[in-house]
Amino acid sequence: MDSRGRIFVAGHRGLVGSAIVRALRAAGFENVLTRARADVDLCDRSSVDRFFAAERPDYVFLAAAKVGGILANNTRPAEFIYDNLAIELNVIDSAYRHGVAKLQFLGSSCIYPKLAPQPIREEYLLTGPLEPTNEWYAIAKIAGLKLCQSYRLQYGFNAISLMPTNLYGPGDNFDLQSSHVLPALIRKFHEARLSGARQVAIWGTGSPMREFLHVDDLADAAIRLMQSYNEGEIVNVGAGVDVSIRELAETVREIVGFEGELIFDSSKPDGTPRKLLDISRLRALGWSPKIALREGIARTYEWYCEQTAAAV
Ligand code: GFB
Repeated sequence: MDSRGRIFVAGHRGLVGSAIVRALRAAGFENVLTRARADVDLCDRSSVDRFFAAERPDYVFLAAAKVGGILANNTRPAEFIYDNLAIELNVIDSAYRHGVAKLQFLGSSCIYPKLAPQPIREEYLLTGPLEPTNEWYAIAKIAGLKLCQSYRLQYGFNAISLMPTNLYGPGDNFDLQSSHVLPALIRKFHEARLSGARQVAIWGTGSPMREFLHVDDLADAAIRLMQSYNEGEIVNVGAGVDVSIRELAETVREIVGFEGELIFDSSKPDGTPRKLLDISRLRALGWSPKIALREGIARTYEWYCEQTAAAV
């Protein structure tokens, strides 16, 4: 990736996109293009074509997606499959047709079978049924990586695909209905501590295992692979270690300083029992995660407190 190249980060307001913009600027890339949804609607092909024709970026990070936690995925399936397919079709095809040199597609670890052997290797893709709570999003993300591979095969388009594990960090979504577990726990414990509540409800049984990677680690991997990886095979991006939801909740409770009880609401779904990624392929490319979970949660909670204090 040429440092003078024009780099479009699609989805720059989101958790991943904002981290990639931060990391690009910190690495001295000056020519970073971003567009608000009001200016470029990625679900509208003509809007996307107008942007690519006018701006002619050299590189694209496709971090834009309709994302959400287990409840949002499970209750809004049509939105999750339609919006993500539309974004992928529009951006990947328009990027190719407007001469983009290289595109990086961000997928998700939910593309793998519900009961894949652990840790999950890239070749386990499509070897078994998906997790029902997010199969809609998963199918859209599988279509995205297949689009990238088909454009490489048929047109020689240098599109690469990264499959990140569950991510967290500054810029995350803290809405309790649509967020992922880690930001939800930070907010729940924070508000319970301030209000003096005696209990915090955790969804599910607390037994599922999840792997969490700080989004700044992901951004570092994304830039490294944009500079050095030029193959069609997908690449897992993970932390290489997982924790149970119960352990996670106890860690967040301690960091936030809440002293009440955890109660587990088994009326909410557990989702996939485990989805630890095998990151051997990424390690072989010279990358390894740097931000340990406890340190990452503490930094994210500090950021959350600054944001909520500023919002008052
Ligand atoms: O992070 P999460 O919503 O998504 O849920 P997934 C992870 C686990 O945390 C589930 C439990 O077992 C939840 O039941 N959990 C406990 C909670 N308390 C809470 C809470 O207050 N909020 C939330 N959200 N969960 C997502 C997919 O699956 O993984 C997305 O739905 C995406 O599409 C993402 O792929 C990476 O990890 O289960």
